[in-house]
Amino acid sequence: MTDKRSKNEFLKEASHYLRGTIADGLAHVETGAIAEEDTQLLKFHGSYMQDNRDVRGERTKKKLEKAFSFMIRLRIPGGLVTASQWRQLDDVATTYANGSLRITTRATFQFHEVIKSNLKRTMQAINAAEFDTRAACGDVNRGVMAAANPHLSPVHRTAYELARRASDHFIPRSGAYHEIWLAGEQVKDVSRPAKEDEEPIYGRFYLPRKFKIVFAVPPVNDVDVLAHDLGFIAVVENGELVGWNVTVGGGMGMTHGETRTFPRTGDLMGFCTTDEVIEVAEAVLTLQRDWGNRENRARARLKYTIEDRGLAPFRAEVERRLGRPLAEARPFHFTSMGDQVGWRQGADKKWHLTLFIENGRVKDMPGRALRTALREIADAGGVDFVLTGNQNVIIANVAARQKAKIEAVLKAHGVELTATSGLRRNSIACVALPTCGLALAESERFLPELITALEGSLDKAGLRDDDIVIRMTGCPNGCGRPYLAEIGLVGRGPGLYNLYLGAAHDGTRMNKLYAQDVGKSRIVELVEPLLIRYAKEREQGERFGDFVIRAGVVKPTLGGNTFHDDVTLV
Ligand code: SRM
Ligand code: SF4
Repeated sequence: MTDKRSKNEFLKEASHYLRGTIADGLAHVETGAIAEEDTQLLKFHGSYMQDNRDVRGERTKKKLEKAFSFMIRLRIPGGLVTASQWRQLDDVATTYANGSLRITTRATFQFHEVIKSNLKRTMQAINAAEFDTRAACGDVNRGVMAAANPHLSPVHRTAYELARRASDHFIPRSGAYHEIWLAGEQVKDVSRPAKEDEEPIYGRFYLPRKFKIVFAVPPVNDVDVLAHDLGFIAVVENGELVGWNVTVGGGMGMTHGETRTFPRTGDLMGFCTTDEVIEVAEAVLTLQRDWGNRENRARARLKYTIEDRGLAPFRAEVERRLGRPLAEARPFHFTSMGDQVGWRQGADKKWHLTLFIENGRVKDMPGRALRTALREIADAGGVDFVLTGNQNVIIANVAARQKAKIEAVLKAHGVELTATSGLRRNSIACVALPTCGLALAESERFLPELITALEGSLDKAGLRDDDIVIRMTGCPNGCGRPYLAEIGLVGRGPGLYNLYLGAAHDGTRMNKLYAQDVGKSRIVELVEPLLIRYAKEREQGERFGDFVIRAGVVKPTLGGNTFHDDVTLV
């Protein structure tokens, strides 16, 4: 019988627990690349080989090798970074990367444009800052997000601690990372074959695909809990954290024109106590390890396992593995998914400043030296930084007497305390061009200018300060979770996007396709009249995403948690 497993399954099996020939490839100076097969393994170490797509054509014409470089993603569970770590990472950005730190939609940092000869040194510098990059990418449990900010309340602190524990618990045990990147720390010898017990949770094949865990604390759904493979929603009764609702089977990625792939919001599967969280997570993750599709990577996420097998059998098997039934889910209520930009006081009376960072890019621009400002704040010390899943940063743990100083530093560098509109404040764009190899259209480099155009429409409607969630991605993979945005834009080709409308403002309902292949001016033409109507006709407290459904602009989702039913196209 032929073995139908996908190519990556063979690769993982033959990799000697993620070693492959990465170490050899780093030593080859005649090319800026590493071997194709090693690029797949490199992901498990938190790095992607990329090339600068802006110069791809020109280099091909000149018969030059592509301008290869590496993206490095850190593992920062819960997004917490101390002031001294910020300083060290800021130095890494200058010394080895493209002079910017990029906050991702999963509340961590990425460095871009690290060249091969600097890869090892960069990994070591990251390690010196007491971070690593293990499992930031690859077919494993990825970075674990928690409701920002751990300093806000005891429940937020517990969410953060659980995120740390989950991240550490599911880290690959293979010694490959230390051997390849951390010179002099040979924690395992590379004699082959690799030891059978090297990965007690994952085994030799790791997971069929990536796996994502998040912890949410209502009423703010700032982690988009339903977009992830496994979610935990804090349940607080009479002021006490009593446990966590468990959601399974969320995911955003799809392929244009492939109806067997789709974004999906997670299902509520049950409830567990704080003590049970890791055990439940392990039962879900290992069940996906065993039941997930290993033949077709496009259908290998947990969401498809649950679609194909059904939630009830999935839950029954989780319960069998736990040796007891899961309790029933408890009521919960979200009100928003965005960050509350500006100052907030925590339960411990300390102050926390959520700073809007456009598309998560921490860099200096003419007239707005954001990176320098944050560096100065880090240099002064006495605060923490918390990265958020909305690509923002919280300057946390600020004593009342430090507030004015922080504001002065930001002002001196031209950094405003808020965004120019409610739409911009609630915006996310994925990286896309020039580094993302999968981008079909611009995203991070285009959304700011589109929002400026839409701000004209907001002014006509009198909605400049209203919170409306807009998200853009350069392709349908969904890295900016665009299908959960009240206005979602998904790249189709250069300058062209699919426009989606009608998601809930709290991240609990996906949007629907409204227009295909629209460019900047058409997007404004389509959205402006809707904003004007919304301003005139909305009911008390009604959100834009709900309004477009009530007004019949897009049809309501009739059932199920994928959005393939009933599309209204203009
Ligand atoms: Fe993503 C692939 C960037 C969050 C779904 N994602 C990629 C790659 C690595 C492109 C590639 O495979 O070659 C992108 C690198 C671009 C670059 O130049 O940096 C990339 N994804 C990102 C980030 C940096 C977007 C951002 O602007 O912040 C986010 C990093 C998160 C992190 O810190 O771990 C990022 N990606 C997401 C999310 C959102 C989330 O997890 O909350 C999703 C949708 C949720 C989900 O997983 O379903 C997401 N990325 C994907 C997919 C589609 C997966 C699928 O199941 O279909 C791909 C493509 C793939 O895996 O084949 C992808
Ligand atoms: Fe790249 Fe597409 Fe992800 Fe954007 S959504 S970063 S274009 S893979």
